[in-house]
Amino acid sequence: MEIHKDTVFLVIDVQNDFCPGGALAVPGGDQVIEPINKLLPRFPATVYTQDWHPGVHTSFASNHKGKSVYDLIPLSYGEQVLWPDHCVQGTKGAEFHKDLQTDHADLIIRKGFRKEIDSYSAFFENDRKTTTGLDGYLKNRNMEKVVCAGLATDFCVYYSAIDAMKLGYQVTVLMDASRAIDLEGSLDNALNDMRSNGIVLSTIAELLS
Ligand code: VGL
Ligand code: ZN
Repeated sequence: MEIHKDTVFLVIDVQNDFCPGGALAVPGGDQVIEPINKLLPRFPATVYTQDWHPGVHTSFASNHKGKSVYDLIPLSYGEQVLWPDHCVQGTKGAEFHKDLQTDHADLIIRKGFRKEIDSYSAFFENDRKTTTGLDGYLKNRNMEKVVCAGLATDFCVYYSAIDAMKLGYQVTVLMDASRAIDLEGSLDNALNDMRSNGIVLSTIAELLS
């Protein structure tokens, strides 16, 4: 696969809380950093996302009496997994990992900042209606292809890839520059759904070949 001038690299949630030692650590989460740093200079456009919650966020188990982490609760927009407190605005956990190269970032999209709505996707919040503005930005820059990498393969990378595809982009997910949470089969579900939607699950080597 070639990287054309209409290809954006979407780097998802490479933040301290999703790396080992963090509040919602993804196994091997920090292993995505080196490959992402290596790839960044090859792309004509780079966009990063940052999960960015207020402490009172509705996706935190701690804000629901009698509920535990990973419980499911019904919300107006559907089922919501309850997470440990993570990526709280302005905290160390919400910062990008110190080894991630961000100096040349074109745009950083923050998501999940509304108290009542969680946001996995870089494009839409979990109500599937509220936008982050990213689609407008990319269309304005004439981007047609999106290459995704980061954390977590089965949540924010997955939702971002599916939305990008639905919005008309050609989408590739770099599996070896992403890592999964894998909560009760969520990785298999995500991979099957991405494949059946025409998203290309690829590798760094394939991208560079
Ligand atoms: C994520 C769960 C909660 C992610 C964010 O980045 O995949 N997962 N918030
Ligand atoms: Zn979150």
